[in-house]
Amino acid sequence: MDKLLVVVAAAGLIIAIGWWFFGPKNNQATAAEQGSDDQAATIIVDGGYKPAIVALQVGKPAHITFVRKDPSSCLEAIIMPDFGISETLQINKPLTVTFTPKKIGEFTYTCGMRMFSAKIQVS
Ligand SMILES: [Cu+2]
Repeated sequence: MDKLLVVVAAAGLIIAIGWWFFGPKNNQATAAEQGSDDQAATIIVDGGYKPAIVALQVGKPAHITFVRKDPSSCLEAIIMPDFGISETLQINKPLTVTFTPKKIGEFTYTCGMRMFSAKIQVS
């Protein structure tokens, strides 16, 4: 009887681990606020980037404001290679970068050491 319990517990654990790695992720994109000739979004930097995916429209200047709450130096740099952006974020001092997405697709940006990443989705 005990053995059965162990087997059931182990199976449950394996399923839980599998779910953690392969289960549905929160990959819902958050749309930028659309103005008549530009668009804007705010990203909170706190143990990662929230929202993790921001959806932009192609060809329209985008103002992305980063608000860093996380004191870890890991998150002080923001690097968006596809948009030619590399900036340093101060804690609680919002920084707005402006660029125009020219291509449709998903573009990853990261912290300085590439330990955290998030995406800009352009359509
Ligand atoms: Cu980092």
